[in-house]
Amino acid sequence: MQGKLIVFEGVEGSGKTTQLQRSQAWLLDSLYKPLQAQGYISHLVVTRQPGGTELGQSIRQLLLHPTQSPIQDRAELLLYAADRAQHVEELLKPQLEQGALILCDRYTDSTVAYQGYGRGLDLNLIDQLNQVATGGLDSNLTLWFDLDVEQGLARTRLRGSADRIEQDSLAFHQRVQQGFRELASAHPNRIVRIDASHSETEVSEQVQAVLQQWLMQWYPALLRHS
Ligand code: T5A
Repeated sequence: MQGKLIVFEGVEGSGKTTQLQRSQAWLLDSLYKPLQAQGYISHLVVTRQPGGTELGQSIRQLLLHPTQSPIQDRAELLLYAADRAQHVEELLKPQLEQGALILCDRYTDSTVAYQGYGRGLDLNLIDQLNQVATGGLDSNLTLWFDLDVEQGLARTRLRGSADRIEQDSLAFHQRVQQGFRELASAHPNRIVRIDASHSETEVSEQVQAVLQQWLMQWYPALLRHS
């Protein structure tokens, strides 16, 4: 049994973490039992980058804590790559081999969008580094939560404190958004756009429709059992 990796991506405050949690609850209530009973998946895993492992938690702290000493762009890139390499080897690959359905908050596209488009680092170098860090493990499906940058930042401000990257300039976040836009048009076979400008419930409905469609495509016999 080989599992599937579903990734949630988007700019700050796009609502992907909220939707990942809602998707987990929805799957557990609906398709999880038939998926498991029919032997398609072994279990459900929820994780994130950075910070999906113990080492990753320490790297996440270094990356996101609003620090006095600036982190150089290439150092930032390598820290995200180190978190990813650990996460893939320690958690993602073994869990997929066991047949897990994995919901992951951010993955390689975030590095392309933030460190590539946002910081202006070389996109070929980032592709190579992503390849090294993942050992070639791509997502099976990526949901891109498309939301106007200012709307997303306004949502995060309502929460109070802002982390190191959230504190960056509006122009930086707009370049990140452009990165996600270009990734989505370059990889239509893997990335599905979700209009994240609606209410939580309306966005969940879009997400559930996409998940249902992709799960049925991966496991056609599921239709008869759901
Ligand atoms: N990063 C990450 C890189 O630079 N390179 C990389 O390679 C990787 C992997 C991660 C940071 O690291 C950067 C990107 C990030 O800056 P994080 O804490 O994981 O840090 O930050 P985010 O992933 O951006 O998480 P956020 O919590 O800030 O944003 P989300 O997940 O998009 O949004 P969410 O769901 O937490 O919602 C934000 C707020 O909006 C409300 C929620 O209640 C919450 O208060 N909300 C809505 N409000 C109105 N309408 C809706 N539909 C709403 N949905 C949610």
